[in-house]
Amino acid sequence: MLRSIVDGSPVAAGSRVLDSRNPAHLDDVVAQVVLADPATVTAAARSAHAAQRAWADVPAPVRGQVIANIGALVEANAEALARLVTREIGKPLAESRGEVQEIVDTCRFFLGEGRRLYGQTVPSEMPDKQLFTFREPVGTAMIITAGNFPVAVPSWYLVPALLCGNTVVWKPALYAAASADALYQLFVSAGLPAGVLNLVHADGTETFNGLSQALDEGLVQKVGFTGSTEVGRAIGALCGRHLQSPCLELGGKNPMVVTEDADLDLAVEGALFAGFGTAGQRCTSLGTAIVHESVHGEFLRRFAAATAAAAVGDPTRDVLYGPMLDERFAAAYEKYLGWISGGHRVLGAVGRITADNPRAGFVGDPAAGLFYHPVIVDGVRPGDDLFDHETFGPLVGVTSYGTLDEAIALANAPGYGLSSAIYTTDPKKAFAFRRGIGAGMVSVNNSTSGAEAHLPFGGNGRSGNGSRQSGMWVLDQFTRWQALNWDYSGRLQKAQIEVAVL
Ligand code: UN1
Repeated sequence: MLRSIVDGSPVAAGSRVLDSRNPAHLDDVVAQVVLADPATVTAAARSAHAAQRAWADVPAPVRGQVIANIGALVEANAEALARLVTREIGKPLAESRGEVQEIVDTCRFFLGEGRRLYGQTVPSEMPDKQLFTFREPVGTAMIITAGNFPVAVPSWYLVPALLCGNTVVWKPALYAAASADALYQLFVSAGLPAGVLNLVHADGTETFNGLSQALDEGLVQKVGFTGSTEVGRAIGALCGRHLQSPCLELGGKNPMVVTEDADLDLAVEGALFAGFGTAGQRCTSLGTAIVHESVHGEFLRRFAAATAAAAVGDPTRDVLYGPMLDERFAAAYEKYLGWISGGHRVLGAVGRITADNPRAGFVGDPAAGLFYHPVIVDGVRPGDDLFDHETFGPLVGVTSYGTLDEAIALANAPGYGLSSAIYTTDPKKAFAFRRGIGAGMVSVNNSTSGAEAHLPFGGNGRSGNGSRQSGMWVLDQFTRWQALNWDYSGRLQKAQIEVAVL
């Protein structure tokens, strides 16, 4: 039975119990989770808040050593953790291994930051006076994460937050509770004092209410959230009332432009991976392929053929993708499938893979889990729900364009701005696309998904509030600049009033 852990101890309270099931084998219960009430969420924030000063007083290089220990422990337990992720959320094993490696990479990046966390020395406009800047931890962070990347994406928040001297309450997705618990145990065994990292298993409403109370009590100074645009808006509004700017990593409708001169086979490979990898359940998954009208027919033909040939099924085997993350995601995706209308041309079968709606060459037993056909929908246009909104499932829309300006306008039209890609052999088109696209991330001749762990990750518009994770950029989320103004002249020098003139 998994419980929330506050101040180093499991919390007994909580009456509701939820099963976390293997979505590829629904009769396999991976864990049972005791759900926390809002008071537990607030208590976790109180514990983190109480532990913060002492953690911030630990020298940053020593905190860096703890991060090094976390990386080493994760690496030593990598295969078990990857297998648990695959069992709990149905991600193919190769992807789960990559995800675990991403935690190790993140630790490797930030362990050195413990010896940097640089401030600046800045000249003063007055003599015998020196100015400095320091990075100070923000305080206590509440981190709320999704389960599609149940260990890598949380580590993008937890590792820099802890390294910078913050304490944390982590609220992982309930359907990935066992993976979260395993990661939590590795973090604390690496040498985190009690209260520095607290784990809360709670549902959305209870978390929101507990967080709201914690904000009222001044216990939380930063919220990090990865999830839907809708919930992100609510969290943004709540934080805004407390004059806080959260780190929001929300949905995407990530476009991929294929120009007339593109390497079509490369573009098809990119579309297959970005559209259907993780069953389309990445925030960076491909939404719409926007293809030049002169190659639209050929692209579609090759994409449909590659999709028909792709292996789908048991995520412990060598497949392109496995099941939906859980029942709730499957139900939401079925609703999105209802957006397919008469004006669209559908390539391939649609919906759940069953005995009545089979897929040739399916790997494993389709009846055991939440498996869906990969769908290509041609002819999507702005104004169609399918074009305008994220579908978070194995569905790729396709449309065509005439001029590059039209392609860029189509790519920006849904108003998201997370990831994007262009396939072209013409550098001028690539640079024009980069400048015109509103996305935080752009790939040239590579997939919309699969960001590397040390580049700024994040989006604009409906994809987020411009905050960035990863690499050195995330330091601005978990530290605040403090300016020091040190006058050793022995008299009161007045800035702006006593200006030295030559
Ligand atoms: C997400 O789906 O929330 O770029 C993050 C990628 C991954 C991260 C996705 N490294 O596809």
